[in-house]
This record gives sequence, structure tokens and C-alpha cells, in this order.
Amino acid sequence: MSNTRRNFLKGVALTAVATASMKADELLSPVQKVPNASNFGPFIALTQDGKIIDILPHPLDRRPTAMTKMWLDRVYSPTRIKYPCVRKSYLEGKKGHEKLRGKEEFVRVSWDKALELVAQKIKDTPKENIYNATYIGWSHPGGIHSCPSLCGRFFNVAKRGAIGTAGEYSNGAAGAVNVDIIGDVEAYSLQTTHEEILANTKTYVMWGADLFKCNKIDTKVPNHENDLYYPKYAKSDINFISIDPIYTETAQMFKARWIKIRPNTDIALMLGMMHHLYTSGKYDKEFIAKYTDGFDKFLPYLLGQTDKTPKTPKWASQITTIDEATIIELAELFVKDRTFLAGNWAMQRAQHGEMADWCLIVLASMIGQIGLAGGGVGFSMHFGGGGQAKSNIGTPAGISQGRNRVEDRIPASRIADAILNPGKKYTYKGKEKVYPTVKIAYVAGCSIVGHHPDTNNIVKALRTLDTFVVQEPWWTPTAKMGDIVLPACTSLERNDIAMGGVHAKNCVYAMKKAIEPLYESKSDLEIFSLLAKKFGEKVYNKFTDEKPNEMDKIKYEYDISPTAQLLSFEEFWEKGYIELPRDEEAYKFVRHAKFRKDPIANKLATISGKIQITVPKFSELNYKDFTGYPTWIEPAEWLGDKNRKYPLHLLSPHPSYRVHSQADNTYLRSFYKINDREPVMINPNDAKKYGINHGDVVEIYNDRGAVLAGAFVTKNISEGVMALSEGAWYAPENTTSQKPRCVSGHVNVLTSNRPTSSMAQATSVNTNLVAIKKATGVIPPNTAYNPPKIIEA
Ligand SMILES: Nc1nc2c(c(=O)[nH]1)N[C@H]1C(S)=C(S)[C@@H](COP(=O)(O)OP(=O)(O)OC[C@H]3O[C@@H](n4cnc5c(=O)[nH]c(N)nc54)[C@H](O)[C@@H]3O)O[C@H]1N2
Ligand SMILES: Nc1nc2c(c(=O)[nH]1)N[C@H]1C(S)=C(S)[C@@H](COP(=O)(O)OP(=O)(O)OC[C@H]3O[C@@H](n4cnc5c(=O)[nH]c(N)nc54)[C@H](O)[C@@H]3O)O[C@H]1N2
Ligand SMILES: [Mo]
Repeated sequence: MSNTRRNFLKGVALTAVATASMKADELLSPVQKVPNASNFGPFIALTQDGKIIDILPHPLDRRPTAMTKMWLDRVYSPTRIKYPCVRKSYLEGKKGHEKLRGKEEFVRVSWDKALELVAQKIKDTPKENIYNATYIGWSHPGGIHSCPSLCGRFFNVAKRGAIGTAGEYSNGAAGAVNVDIIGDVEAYSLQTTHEEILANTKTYVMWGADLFKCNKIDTKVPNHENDLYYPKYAKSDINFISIDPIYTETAQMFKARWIKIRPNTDIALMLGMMHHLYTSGKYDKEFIAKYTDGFDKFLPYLLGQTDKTPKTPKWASQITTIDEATIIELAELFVKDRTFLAGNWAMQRAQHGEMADWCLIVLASMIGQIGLAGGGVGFSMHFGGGGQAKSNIGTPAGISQGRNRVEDRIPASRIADAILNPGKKYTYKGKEKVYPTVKIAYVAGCSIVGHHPDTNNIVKALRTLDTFVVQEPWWTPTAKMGDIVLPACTSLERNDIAMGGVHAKNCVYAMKKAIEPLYESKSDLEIFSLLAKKFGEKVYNKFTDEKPNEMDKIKYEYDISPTAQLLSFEEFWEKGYIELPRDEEAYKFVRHAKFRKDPIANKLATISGKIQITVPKFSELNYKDFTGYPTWIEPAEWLGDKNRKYPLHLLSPHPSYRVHSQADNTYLRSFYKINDREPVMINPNDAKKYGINHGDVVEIYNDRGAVLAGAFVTKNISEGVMALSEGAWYAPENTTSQKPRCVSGHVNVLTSNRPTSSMAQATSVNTNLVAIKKATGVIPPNTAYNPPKIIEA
């Protein structure tokens, strides 16, 4: 064929293709770019003809993660709840129906029928027996459709309240005591900036703080600005030390020196360091005298005068497995260099967790650098963009809850205990309390079956309730346990507004509706509004504040905020976001600097106005498991127990590519699951000992239950320790067993429901021993993402 002819034919072919695609384009409407935002980051949804076709990075996301892409998959997931459903025997009013929760098929009902059932139950039940279980639930960052705010507001308006929650899972132990120790909860407070760290810090100790992983997401909207600083950290002369049973991605990035600590023994390590600093006279006596109170009452314990056990480095070495010379070397390094101690929260999510922050604060006090640029201690470097400079311009708030007239608040991690033991006495923050009788639980945007320790126990508790209402976009393990299940739409199917960053507070995002609600789902605001309507026009008007329309609410919240002075609502909404300026001074912030400068004028909110090394009111409680100064108390399950029943310590870190359980039902999991099970990190020596190879399906078990997981054999975890991230969707094997094996790898099947202590009653999910073996026989498929059977009546 001549060249001319060939080119001619090619030209015809190209033209034909071009014409065909032009025709297709003409049929389709133009692509729209719709800005939205989530706990995974802000993003732009591309839509066409009422469908989302792709997810693109947002201009305010400094380092977008691959995670936001999953929104496409998540919105159109086969796990979506399509219409209101009621569990069959609940609908039929059968006696003993509650025992079938999570095991039975659902019946499709109309919205009106479902809401009528919920409203009638709530009307018939005293508010003192209704538990608003929508508390810390992460759901989404929107202010107008905020599940905790809407659910609280609904109960406060319709019933004058409901039983609430005290404390939280995240920081429940330290959060109950830190104000009496250092005048602030610390976990959510502004941190010393990256600029000050880079300019001044010589030694940076990540005391279990996984900066990179934990900052990928935010309770608000992450801007991932920290990811611009981490390469600078890595290139700097800062000497990074990571004290953690895992050699984290952050530690790898900073080439940190890895101090492998036995889980739950950090208090002993800190005490060992303090003993050395005291006996060698190398601690900062002036700081202790000027800025702290009660050191003299703590000393007899440190020196062993009260219990015949001096807390020497040698003593600490036996408990922690870190050698004595290293403990001494590190203590001396910390006082020599400008040292920053970055605490984490996992340490206090363990038995006696109340002591973790406290002990680190006392160690930091002896080092004497609290309040100095690049020195001291911080408990939020790993959270919500810790280290970023803050904007001082007020951002729009969300729906307010109003007043709850029910006094009862169940401590977050005591829910199962409370439901199973109505009338039982317990203590909380030094007060005697009694568990209420819970008949109804209402949960919206919160994963009780996922987040609560000891899954078999919480399932047992939920199977005693009269009614369990779940409001969810997806058939999560919690939704599958519901009696009445209300399909919420996702945050891409409604309009909302969100703020960016727990710490920087420098962005406001329009969360614009990309598509109409799928199937019969409705927005959280609409669901609660319709429910309020069932209580009469007055309740409805009060609930909606006479602004039933979501756009009116968004505009109202925006207009009354100081942000509106920078950009009109119309311009903001059109643009889709606003970045708020930060003063030059903001980049120079140093935590506790004011206190250091003038401890009288800027005294702390403690009894002495100083850091409390001893808290007299804590001593007066005379609890066995919580004391008036930081002490080492052996956990109930740990590797130092020679008579332990199970050989390995199991940790449940927060997942790298999820927000807890969120997005487990998306393609993201194909990047990290092993045989479609949650990966469990295990050291090569342990793997060899138990006959396990990388990639094997394994069974992890203890007295509380058993799960299947995928073995991830790696030197990046200490021997004797395993890590199974929290949040895999629970999938019980289909048996009659009271403790069915979870085939997906949900860690809470194995974790303990034991409280941290009589003080905070917080969760101790990081205090567990387990055994592991290779799974044998037929390996069942992972059924976690199968919706339940639904009868279309
Ligand atoms: N990607 C992602 N980030 C998140 C979350 C998420 O779901 N995904 N969740 C957010 C939430 S709600 C919270 S509360 C925070 C949680 O923040 P953290 O509680 O600090 O985070 P974890 O991942 O549980 O644990 C951090 C590190 O602590 C180590 N660790 C565990 N036990 C011990 C111990 O006894 N001693 C020492 N020294 N180290 C120990 C673990 O090995 C792990 O590397 O993270 C937030 N960030
Ligand atoms: N073993 C172990 N357990 C832990 C932890 C641990 O470290 N180890 N950490 C604990 C901590 S710190 C925390 S904070 C908790 C977290 O516990 P949760 O906050 O309960 O966890 P999430 O999985 O984020 O649950 C949020 C739910 O909201 C739903 N949702 C999302 N968007 C919407 C929406 O628009 N509307 C409605 N109605 N629902 C929506 C999601 O599908 C999901 O089911 O877990 C705790 N549990
Ligand atoms: Mo949390």
C-alpha cells in the first residue's frame, strides 16, 4: 500500500473516531467540578449527568493522599443501605426477638413506617432509659449534618434529653486527670510549631507518637501541611528517637533510633530515667522548685522508701527489656540537649493509662525544658495537624445541641458494662455513680460494634436492649445489629460546611452536594427533622430553629462567623473554600511558654497553679489502681508475667488507610489486606516459632474470642508483640457459638473490656495477651462486606 493511501485511511479512521466521540460528548452534559471535604482530606468530585465520575485533589490539600479517591467507590458501594429496614422478628413483635440481633433478615419498610416505629418507642420510653449512643462517632466533618449535634439536639428538644456519654475513647484516661496535673487536657491544645522545632530541637523523642500516619486524617478536614515539614525534619540535624514496640513509618522516614519497649511498661522506663537524674544530681532543680508542686512527696516512692523498691535504671530494665546502660544514656542525653518529648495516646489506652501523660510530664519537668522553644513535652504532635501555626479568625460553627436534662453520662468505654448491669455501682473521676437502665439505644454515625472492646461482650449487651436504632449510609457491623435501620445519604449527597484542621483552623470548606441522595437515603438533618415532626409542629420548629433548609443553615452559620468579614457567603460558596491568614507570630508559638515566662501571672489551672507532681485529692481516694503520684502498677496482661496464659502482646494501632472502620468497604483495602483479611504484624522470630509464613491466613485467639487475619511478617515489630489495626469490619462465622470466630480480623474480638482504673474508667484496648496459629482446614470467605438478607415486602 502506498504511503499516501495508508495516510488517507488513517485519516479516515481518526476522523471516524473523532466523530463518534464527539457524538458521545454531545449526548453527555458537561463535566462539573464539585468541591467537598472529608476526614480523609478535601477533594473535588467530578460529576456528569447526575453521577460522580472521578475524585480529584483539592487546591487546599498540600499533599493529597490516595485515600480521597475511594469516595467514588464508597458512594456507589454495594454495601449502601438502600431503604429503611426493620429486623423481621422485631417488626412482628415476637417475644425474645432481641436475641436474634445480627443474625436475622430485615424487612423493607417505608420511611413513614420506620420513623413512626422509632418515634412511638421514644415517646413510650422515659428519657432516663434512652441512651444517645451518638457521641464520639467520627462519621464526617460537616457542621450542619453533624450526627452527634443533631442526635443530641433531637433528644434535648423532643424528650428534654437522654442518657449521654462521659469522656471518650481517644484520650479518656489522660483526659480525666490532666487538668488537675497540668491545668489542661493537653491532647487537643495548640502545639509548639514546626518552625520552632526545626530551629531549636536537638533531640526529638517520639514516645509512641506516629506523626505521619496519625496526621493523615483529622476530626475536621486535614490539609496535610505537616507532610511539607516532614522532609525538612528528615534532612535536619535533629536526633530522632522512637520509643515504640513498632518501628513506624515515621521512624523510618526520620531514620530514628529505635528503642524497642515492652508494651505497657513506659512508666517504668520514665521512672528509671528519673531515678538516675535525681541520684546523679543531673535534673533541673530550679525548674522543679519554681514550676512544680509535690516533688518531695513523690521522691520517697522514686527512691524506694515507701515500697523497698528503688526505681533504678536496673529495675526499669527488667520491666521494659531496655538495657540499663541505654536508659542512663538516654536520660543524660535528654538533659544535655534541647529535647522535645512527643507523647502519644495509645499508651494511655492501656491499663493504668492515667499515669502515662502524668509520668512524662514529671520526666519533662526534671529535664526542665517545658516552655522553652523546641523543648518540653507535647501530646498532640500526631493529631489534627499538630505543629501547624493557628489562624486567629473565627470559623463557622455547626448545629448546637441545647441542654440535656438527663444527668446520667456513661463513661465511653463502660457502655457494655452499663447495659449488662443496670443499677451497679461504679466510680468515675472520684465520684460514686450508678449505672442507669438502658432500654433504647440510638446511634447515628458511630460504630459501637466496631470501636468497643471485647466484641462478644458488647454484642451480648446489645442483645438485651428493647430497641436499637441505627442511622448509617452503609451496612456496617453496627447497622447489621440494628432493629430499625435508617439509611443516611453520604456527605456527597447533601450540602454542608466544614472547618479545616484541629490545630491550624485555617480553612473553611464548602461541602457541596455532588449528586442527589442515592436510593431512598436521606440526609442526617432531614432524618432527624422528620423524626422531630412526629413529636408535633412545636418540636419540629424548635428542632429546625425555623430554618429547615440546609442551605439556610449553612449561610446562617457562615454569616455570623468572623470568616464572613473576609469573603461574602455567596463568593465563598461559589469558590468552594476560603483559606484564612495566619499572623507571623503564630509561627513562633511555643507550648507552655507563657507559664514559663511568668508562672504567677500565667498560673496553670491546678490547685497550686503549678505542675502537680502529686495531686492530694487523688491520694485521698485511696484507690488500689490509681495513686496520688505517678506509679508503676503491673498490668493484668503483659509480657512480664511469667505465668501468663497467652504468649504474645497484641496492640491495636490506628489504621494507616482508614478512619477507624471507615472505607474498609472500599477498594483501598486491596492495597494492604492479606488474603482479604486485616494484616497482623508479627516478628520473623515469632513467625518461625509458630510456623507462620508471610501471607498465611492465621488465627489469633484468647479467652475472649478468635479472629482470622493475614500474617505480615516484619522486623519492624518487636519480638513478642503483634499489631492488628483497629477498624476491620466484624464478620462472625455462621455458628451457634456464643463466641463466633471473626473471619475478617476485627481486633476488638480479642481486646479486654477492663477499665484503665477506678479513676477514668477509660478503655484499655492495648492491654491484651493472645496466641497465634496458622489457620487450618477450609478457610471461610470474608463475609464482612455482604449486606444482610432483606425481604422486600
Ligand atoms: N490514619 C489514621 N490516623 C488516625 C486515626 C485513624 O483511624 N487513622 N485515628 C485518629 C484517632 S481517633 C486517634 S484517638 C489517634 C490515636 O493516636 P495514638 O493513640 O497515638 O495512635 P496509635 O496508632 O493507636 O498508636 C501510636 C503508636 O503507639 C505505639 N504504642 C502502643 N502501645 C505502646 C506502649 O505501650 N508504649 C509505647 N511507647 N508505644 C506504644 C504503637 O505501636 C503505635 O506505633 O489517631 C488519629 N489518627
Ligand atoms: N481496639 C481498639 N479499639 C478502638 C481504638 C483502638 O485504638 N483500639 N480506638 C478508639 C478510638 S480512639 C476511637 S475515636 C473510636 C472510633 O470509633 P468510631 O468513631 O465509632 O469509628 P468510625 O469507624 O469512624 O465510625 C463512624 C461511623 O459513621 C458512619 N458514617 C460516615 N458518614 C456518615 C454520615 O454521613 N451519616 C451517618 N449517619 N453515618 C456516617 C460510618 O459508616 C461509621 O460506621 O474507636 C475506638 N476503638
Ligand atoms: Mo480517637
